[in-house]
Amino acid sequence: MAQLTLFHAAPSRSSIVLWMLEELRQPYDIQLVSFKKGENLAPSYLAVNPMGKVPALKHGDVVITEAAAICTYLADSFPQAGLTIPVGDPRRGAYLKWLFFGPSCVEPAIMDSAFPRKETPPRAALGYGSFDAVVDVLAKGVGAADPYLTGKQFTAADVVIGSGLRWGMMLFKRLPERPEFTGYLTRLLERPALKRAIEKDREYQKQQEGT
Ligand SMILES: N[C@@H](CCC(=O)N[C@@H](CS)C(=O)NCC(=O)O)C(=O)O
Repeated sequence: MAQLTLFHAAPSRSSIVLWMLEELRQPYDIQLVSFKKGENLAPSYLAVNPMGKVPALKHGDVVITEAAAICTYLADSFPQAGLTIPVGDPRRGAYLKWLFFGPSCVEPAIMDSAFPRKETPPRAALGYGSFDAVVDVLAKGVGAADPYLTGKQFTAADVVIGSGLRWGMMLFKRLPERPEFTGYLTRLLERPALKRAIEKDREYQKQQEGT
């Protein structure tokens, strides 16, 4: 049994961590969680993640939830993979900003655009400000990526932001197809680890659906 186990539904937000694990090149096990069968709300899974959501990751006795937190944890726990930027390095500021910008700005902006509220809340009340502001900041960030968000080094921040973009623009079609987005995503899609993760997800989806 590997030290790392990912609780995964294919495809879903746990696919972010699947990609991260493929980049990490450490052995890991997968435990599929079927939403259709209600497995995410079964007591045995709620004991792992009381939110009833995937992803969750077990590393030995440690349980971590929240996709971006898991990616940060893995990058720090396996520094030999070169996916983190250590404390003290000035690039760490941008690294952390993008890791948090994914779940706190990109994702809620996309979801609010897909499921609009009855009344638009005041801009100041929304952590992400406005959909347009998020798109512009994201476009500026990935447009300047050379080739990655913090420079030459690919990091966990690229996994989180790249996943948000791939999901938001290509799969969910809520983000505009700006050239900055397509350029960055094209580079990411060339990464063997992402190709492997996408392929594995197809297989996991079949297993999950019993086909
Ligand atoms: N904030 C969580 C969100 C996780 C999440 O919403 N996962 C969805 C799959 S994409 C889920 O488990 N949905 C099942 C449900 O809520 O019943 C994260 O970023 O990890």
